[in-house]
Amino acid sequence: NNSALTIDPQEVREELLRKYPAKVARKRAKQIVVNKVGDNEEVPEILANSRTIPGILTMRGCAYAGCKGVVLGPTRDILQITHGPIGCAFYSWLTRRNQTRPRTPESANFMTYTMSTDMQEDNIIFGGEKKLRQAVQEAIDTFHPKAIGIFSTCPVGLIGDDVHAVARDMEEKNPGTNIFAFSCEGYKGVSQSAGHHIANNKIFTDVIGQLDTPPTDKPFRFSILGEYNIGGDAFEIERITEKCGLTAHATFSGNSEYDEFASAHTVDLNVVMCHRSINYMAEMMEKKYGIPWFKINFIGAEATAKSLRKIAAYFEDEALKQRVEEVIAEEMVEVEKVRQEVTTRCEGKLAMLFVGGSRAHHYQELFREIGMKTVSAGYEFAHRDDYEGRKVIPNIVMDADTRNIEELNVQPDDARYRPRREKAALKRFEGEEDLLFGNYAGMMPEMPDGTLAIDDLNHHETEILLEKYKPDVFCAGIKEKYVVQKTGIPMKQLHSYDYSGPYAGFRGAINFYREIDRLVHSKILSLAKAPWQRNPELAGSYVKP
Ligand code: CFM
Ligand code: HCA
Repeated sequence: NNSALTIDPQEVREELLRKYPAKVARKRAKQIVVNKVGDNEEVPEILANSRTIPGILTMRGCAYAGCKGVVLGPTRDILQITHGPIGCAFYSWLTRRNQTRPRTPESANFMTYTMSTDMQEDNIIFGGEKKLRQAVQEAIDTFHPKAIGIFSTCPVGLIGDDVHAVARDMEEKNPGTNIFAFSCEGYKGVSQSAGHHIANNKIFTDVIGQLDTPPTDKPFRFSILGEYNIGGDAFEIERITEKCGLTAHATFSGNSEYDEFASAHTVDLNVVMCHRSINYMAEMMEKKYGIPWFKINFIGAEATAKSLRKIAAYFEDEALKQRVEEVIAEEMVEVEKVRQEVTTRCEGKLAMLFVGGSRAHHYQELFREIGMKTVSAGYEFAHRDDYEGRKVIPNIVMDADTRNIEELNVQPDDARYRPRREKAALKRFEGEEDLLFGNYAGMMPEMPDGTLAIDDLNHHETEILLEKYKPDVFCAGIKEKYVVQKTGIPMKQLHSYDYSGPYAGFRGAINFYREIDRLVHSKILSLAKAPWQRNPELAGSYVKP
């Protein structure tokens, strides 16, 4: 498929914009960028985190999905009540394939339930607060949870139910249960991204810091932020970090429990996997509790090794560093064997990735490891820093969605956390910026010149990209899957992993190499014929407007 590499990306860009009315084309032009990386890693500016033009078939979801589904969804013992008509609760019920393993058979796990106030017309007209109170009381009487989260759907904001007042009242009536509500109506913001922000802020103010005793006194305690245990990724990461002698305290929020969040202020380090969904939390914990943080990436075997080394370097312990090297050496034997075998067949093949707010970047690493090239990639809802990198444009960190430190007036809690804060500050002072702040590169500085970065890709543009480049694999989500497959091109879901996985860590990399190898060599889709290809009269009866 190397003919695709001779395609002029500028021409494709023009083709993508051609059919739009002038105003729409002007806006999309800023969101479709031909990449070019400068000497200082600077890349062209891209418009991101901006409203989708009505009428366009976007890949995006809503703020409720980002808050309830994404950030809080994988937590098993915070009982979650969706306040709204039943659809939102039903469609967010285990569709995101995060897994969980309760510590003991007795541990609470509410993830298999979907709970909702099931609002009806009369609640919309007369208000739904009474029904919400009843639902919360019923949940407490039935399940006795440690915590309850209430999630607002669109109608709640429109009719003006005060979910926060309900949470406060019900908490007073039921001492011992931490009850908090999220104003995460679907229309808040332009995508899932606003929901992440809302979720992070509430967990920070109402949960973090509630429990001062950590469940263990093991060494090298750190939390992993932005890892949601899709397809068991967090299980694989836990396996590796444990093998290295590290103590992963909390994962926000894959395979997680309330108490781990409540005591997360007691760890020595936060590492951030998906920066987009949780940078808010990392920043606030650093400001209040002096916990330093840096980005890591467990997608890709090399990236996993690098991340482990970075964590070990932070703890400055020789035995730990040595153990990490041993683990990497041991795990890489099998990885290398499979990688080399798969590379012989996959080298030079082309991939496209359009996913969420971090995977379209992270998964390029796995493709690179087996010699595949990413010709075009983009996020659904990431911000400019996720594309362009923070190192180059530090000021854009503070875009409209990211002013939470000011919003919540987060202040340093110096009395108890001064030593940790001072240690972290000292590291920075000693020029270890790269350790603490490195790896802020966004997607574009790591993509070759001439590749296309496209924000908030839509259906129309997808069809053109497929036609022009004929990639060997197209990665996106469930809404895109069948559209892509109908063109005969293999499609890989990078949200749900097509119900497979894990893909993180060393064993995950092996799984991914093998699956991609099978997928790009499968002819089944290109052999399938649509009814109108067999019977042209069917095509003839469709008259193009
Ligand atoms: Fe982060 Fe995620 Fe993603 Fe995301 Fe998502 Fe997801 Fe995703 Mo789907 S938190 S930004 S809002 S890595 S649910 S686990 S797969 S779009 S790229
Ligand atoms: C969401 C969740 C989602 C959707 C996946 C998809 C996920 O954004 O609401 O479109 O296939 O990962 O489950 O991103």
